[in-house]
Amino acid sequence: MAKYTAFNAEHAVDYIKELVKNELISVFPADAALTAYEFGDGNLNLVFRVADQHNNSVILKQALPYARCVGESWPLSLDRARIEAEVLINHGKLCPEHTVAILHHNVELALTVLEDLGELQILRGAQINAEQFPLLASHVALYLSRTGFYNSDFYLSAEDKKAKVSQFINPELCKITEDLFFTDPYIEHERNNFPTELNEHVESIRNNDGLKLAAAKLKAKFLSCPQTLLHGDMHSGSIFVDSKTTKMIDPEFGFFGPVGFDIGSFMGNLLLNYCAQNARITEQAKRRQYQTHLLTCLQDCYSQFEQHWLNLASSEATDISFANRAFTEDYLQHVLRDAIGYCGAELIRRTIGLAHVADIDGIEDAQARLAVQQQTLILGEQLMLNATSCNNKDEFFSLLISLLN
Ligand code: SR1
Ligand code: MG
Repeated sequence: MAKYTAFNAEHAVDYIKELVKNELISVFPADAALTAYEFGDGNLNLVFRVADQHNNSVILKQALPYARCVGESWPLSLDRARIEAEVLINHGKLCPEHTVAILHHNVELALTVLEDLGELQILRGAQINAEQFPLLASHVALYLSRTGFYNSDFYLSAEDKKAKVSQFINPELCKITEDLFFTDPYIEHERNNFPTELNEHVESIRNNDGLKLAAAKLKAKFLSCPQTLLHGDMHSGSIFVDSKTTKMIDPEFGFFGPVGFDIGSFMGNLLLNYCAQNARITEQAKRRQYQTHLLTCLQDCYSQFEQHWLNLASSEATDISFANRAFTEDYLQHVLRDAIGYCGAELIRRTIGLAHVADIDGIEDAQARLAVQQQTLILGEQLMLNATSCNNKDEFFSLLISLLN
């Protein structure tokens, strides 16, 4: 059993060589001359690309025993690497088209070898450049509905569901979300990060009892509503894309939680980019066209997600109580309201909390950036405050359009 050590590029090459020698991965020929470099720019892990002289390559991802973006003062369990690998296996069986393939996992070393998606782009970078992906909405809808439905009580027996809930207990990473999404932005906390020009707005958020109540209810549901196996971190940096392909990566925050959380996070990231484009695309017609594309993507994704779930419930539900249209519609109404609330919370925490998005932070003009930050805060507040009044997706889309105009 290998003792944990944090890898450098040489370790990564040696490790993959051993896998090749023992025929545990088939990407490389026996005579592969391997090289590696580390390029992780995420918040938590080491990420190496290991390649040979023929351009074959894999990704080796290793968890560090602390949060990389903060340092050793924020220790984190290595078990997140196991969780990530097991979510990838679970989701990969249910939706292989849109889940990065896992080639190997080592529990002791907290490392995973993954297919290299280097020919694709990370969605966040592409959307910062206003690139459009016509299949993104339908791919995300398919991924979230299939992985969501087949891990829910609609499909799993109560016994299997409980076993899976226990397999994916992920307290440390959940705690990060509980704190960063639902707690920090509503209190004074050293982790928060915003310019002094936002002081007044932040103060109004901290004094808004209705908003704090909405945040508390969303947090309570996140803590105690194990509806399905979530990806857990569905932001635009967790999605690889090109014009034909969409692949989800990085589900280390996976756990059994409320169905609305993943789709709400995804929609929140589309809206963060939407607002950022007010400062990024100067030509009005071009900006409007791109923002319309983003809004259509959000609407299509939610509509298709809902339709897939309705179809799956009518054809695949295993529990007689749930194979019922009225129940499914009621369930999905609650999912929608949760998703709107989580979407709003994502907008707020990415603006004033610890972890920001490059869509906004990369805006060079400080005044323009501030205007975007004000907009994301107002949008987030209004979505959180009005989430439970939306009875169906059309009411949600009307609300959204009224808030964006
Ligand atoms: C300390 S981790 C900060 C953020 O990065 C992850 O991707 C999650 O979104 C988390 O909230
Ligand atoms: Mg990540």
